[in-house]
Amino acid sequence: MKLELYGMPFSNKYNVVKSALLEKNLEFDEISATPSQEKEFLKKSPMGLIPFLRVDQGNYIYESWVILEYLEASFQDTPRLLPTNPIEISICRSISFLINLYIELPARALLSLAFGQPVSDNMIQQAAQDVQKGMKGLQQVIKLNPFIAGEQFTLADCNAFFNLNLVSFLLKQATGKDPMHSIEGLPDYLTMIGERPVFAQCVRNQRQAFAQRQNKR
Ligand SMILES: N[C@@H](CCC(=O)N[C@@H](CS)C(=O)NCC(=O)O)C(=O)O
Repeated sequence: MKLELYGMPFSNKYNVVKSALLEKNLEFDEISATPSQEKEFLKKSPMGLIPFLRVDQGNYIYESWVILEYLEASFQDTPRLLPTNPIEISICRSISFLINLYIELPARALLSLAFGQPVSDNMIQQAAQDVQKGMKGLQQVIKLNPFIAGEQFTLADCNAFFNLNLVSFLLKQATGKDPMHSIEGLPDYLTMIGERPVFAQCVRNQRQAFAQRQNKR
């Protein structure tokens, strides 16, 4: 059965998974799904979030990083997107968890800015402070050599690109400052990844989907 990716093409987490599917040359269908607390939806994605992946009859995988590792473990004859050495794998995971938990998650408090809704000054201050702390942590572990976890392009790059781009957008909107500039070489790294054909395609689709959503409102 063909893989099915559920979610919304303007979501950063959806694009993390979509970019990995495309980089691995896997065939998949994109199925439009919006987050929901409906009983049937929660059977597929228990927190009611997107993205999730249907892998065969009745089996759904959720949580973007878990989906990435599932793809890597399941499709061994496609381009490898994780190193083989356990220490190097743990570096990919650690960088990704750090970005997801300590940079993207606090910035997410400002998400309504993306849809033209205001947020309070307190929320902006808190998010900016938390993101700054996360960026300081990231600086300790980031490689940019030239990829985020070292010499090899990995799942950690799929994860970093879309999550950091969202953070950059939200913090620039909120404060006028881009936290990506706090790490030397990080803006250039994001530009380099964005020039990969798969990422350029995902960003194009993401922008189209976002514009469509804005037109509907
Ligand atoms: N930890 C989850 C987060 C997924 C997530 O936050 N998805 C957003 C879209 S980007 C969502 O479904 N939001 C709906 C909501 O918060 O109710 C993952 O990495 O997959």
